[in-house]
Amino acid sequence: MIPTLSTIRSSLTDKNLLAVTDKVLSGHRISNEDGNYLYAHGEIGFLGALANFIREQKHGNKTYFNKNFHVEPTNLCVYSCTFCSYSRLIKQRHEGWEYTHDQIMDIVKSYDGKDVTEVHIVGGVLPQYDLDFYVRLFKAIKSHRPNLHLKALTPVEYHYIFKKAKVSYSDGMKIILESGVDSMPGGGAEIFDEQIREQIAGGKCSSDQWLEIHRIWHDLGKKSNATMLYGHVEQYQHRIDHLDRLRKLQDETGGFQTFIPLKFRNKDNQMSHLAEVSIIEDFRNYAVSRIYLDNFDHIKSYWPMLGRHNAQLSLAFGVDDIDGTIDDTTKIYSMAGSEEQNPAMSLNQLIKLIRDVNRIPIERDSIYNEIKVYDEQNYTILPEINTYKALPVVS
Ligand code: V47
Ligand code: SF4
Repeated sequence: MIPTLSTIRSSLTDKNLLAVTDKVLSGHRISNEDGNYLYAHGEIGFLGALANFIREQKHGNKTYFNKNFHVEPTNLCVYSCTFCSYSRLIKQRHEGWEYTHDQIMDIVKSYDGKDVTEVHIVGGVLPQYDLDFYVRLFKAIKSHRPNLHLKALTPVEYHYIFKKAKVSYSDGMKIILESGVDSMPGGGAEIFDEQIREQIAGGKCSSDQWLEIHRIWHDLGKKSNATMLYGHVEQYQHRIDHLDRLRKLQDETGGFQTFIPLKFRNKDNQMSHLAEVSIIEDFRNYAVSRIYLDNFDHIKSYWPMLGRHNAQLSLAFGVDDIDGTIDDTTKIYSMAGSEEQNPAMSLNQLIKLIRDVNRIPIERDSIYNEIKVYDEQNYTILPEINTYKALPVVS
């Protein structure tokens, strides 16, 4: 039997961990000092119990996923982030791809009639992918398939295209809203500490600019996600600083839906000499993020980055969302050395993954409305072939 948090509390002797546990049990926010202490001294089972307590208070056993695909217009980029295995500098153009408007539309159209609810568009930064290009593209996608949720571009691209077009962030984001973008993904955040950011992602939008663009988007009434790239040269204090800046903005706007920690993968990039952190460190990071970010509804583990079985285990460390079916449409992580060389999961595989750890799979839309609940009443296991058989589903 898994011990309850109260049982764990009664065996604690560390007064700082006791104080944090009491805050969590009474629904109070932890401080930055608490967060740093948890990272440094929290034993992994204890962190899991704390994070799971919060996760189950917020969502019970529900575990969310959606049906999505990605479009990456190009992997050429004017920037040269040291962690990026994906970008090919313009001088290595022969190794990259640059999709035209029509090629991107062909990818979107290849999903016509397929059961997907979201397209996630993000890629490298290049001069020809400017504000006009994206506005035309977004309008074309929305006019072709109005109900497909368009989650597109990060402040890295927005900063670049607005500067080039000489429009303010505020005017630019209004143009983007009018072109049909529904939400903003969480990429480009990396690590907010200015010195580390300069070291690993020099030249692209600053931390303040990243936060400002999200703030403007939230003020327009729209939602976005936030990420943190961890496990490279940063220290725990930098992670807490990152979480602190996100928590403060969320207090003001409430516009973030999901926090997505992204583990640095070290294949074929300028930081390949760094070892990747262990899976225990990944779970520690999910747990501390869940405990610290009391004002974020969801914590997502992105299975193409972490590997599907580790993502499954992360559901015991505060995670309640494992992204979507993805359909082998992203190259960012396979090129960086993830176990998932062709990231695609069928609906059945996703459901089985979640059900096998006794959670309830919930298909959601992009703003977390529940579309289908795959619980015992709606889905049964056929043990002889170890797969699932769908029963008629109630919404
Ligand atoms: O900003 C790039 C990261 C991000 C590597 O909002 C790397 O739902 C690890 O933000 N090792 C882009 N990480 C992807 C992203 C994302 C993914 C899934 C869902 C959502 C969402 C957002 O990928 C970049 C960067 O932080 N990244 N290279 C690497 N070698
Ligand atoms: Fe370009 Fe993004 Fe890669 Fe940085 S992480 S080099 S901005 S594609």
